[in-house]
Amino acid sequence: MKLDLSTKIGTVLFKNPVLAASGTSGYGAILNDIFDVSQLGGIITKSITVKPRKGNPPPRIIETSCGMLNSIGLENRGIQYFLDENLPRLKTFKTNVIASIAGNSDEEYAMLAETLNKQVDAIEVNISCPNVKEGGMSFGQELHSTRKVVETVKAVSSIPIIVKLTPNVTRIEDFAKVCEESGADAISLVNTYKGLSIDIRSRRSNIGAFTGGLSGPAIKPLALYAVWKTAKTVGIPVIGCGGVMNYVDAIEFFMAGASFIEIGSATFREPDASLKILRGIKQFLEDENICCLNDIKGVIHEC
Ligand code: RRO
Repeated sequence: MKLDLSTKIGTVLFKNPVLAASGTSGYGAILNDIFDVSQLGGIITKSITVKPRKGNPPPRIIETSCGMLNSIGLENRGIQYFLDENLPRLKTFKTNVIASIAGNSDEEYAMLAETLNKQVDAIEVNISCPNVKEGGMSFGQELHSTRKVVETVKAVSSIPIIVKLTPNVTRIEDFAKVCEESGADAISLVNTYKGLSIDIRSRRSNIGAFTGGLSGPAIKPLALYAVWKTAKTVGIPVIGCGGVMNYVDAIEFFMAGASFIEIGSATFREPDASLKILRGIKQFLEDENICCLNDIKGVIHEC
């Protein structure tokens, strides 16, 4: 029996459902110094903005119980640097390149999407960064601004549009539905949960920008629940993200209804975590005599 892990977003084919999450390995190319990234289904870049951004003051990362808080503040060198210096190398890999974009306005999202159209395989619209004062998560916490930004990006794009959602809302599935209605080709969730960590001696936050976004195993059950709710609400592919540390976590996300998974925080512990997880998924499916992901996708007994 031949194992087929391939799956699609819109018309774009992915050889397998394992993606390197945005922001956890620079623009993605650095991973190739550790393993052959062409084995992954895709790599998602750090979110790119119109202008370069210096990011937030340190400390930017702090370990928490079973997870980590980050407040990078969207540090990146801007779209022009990405096109000139990063994209040429990314294009040499035999995997799909997904550019993550973040803006302060609909116009900025449109400019980024238009510039990247046909240069990459897909775009992930980040409307869920918890660590910037303007733009970021504020777009993804209101249904009307979510609808507007997705419609705006869709109007200038001919490649698949993935929208990355924030879990810092009451009903994430409503946001997913609005994205689907506005033309999104897939939804990725969840970005990080807004959190705080305090140094009790100095009575200050352990994070330079005061608050941060929580990721890692600490959020996995929350992310899994959000994916399950969302996958029951929309017909477009759902990309599960949040504390996937091993193949068991990955299979849980598929059973909750995800078509893909993104590997983020695990990469900090083991830079080749995504490859190990991919191998684990393959082994599990072979052991269970399952030949394709659809046979386990959304297949859980709900009593
Ligand atoms: O850069 C960040 O601080 C950041 C981003 Br853009 C994001 O989408 N999610 C996150 O936890 N941190």
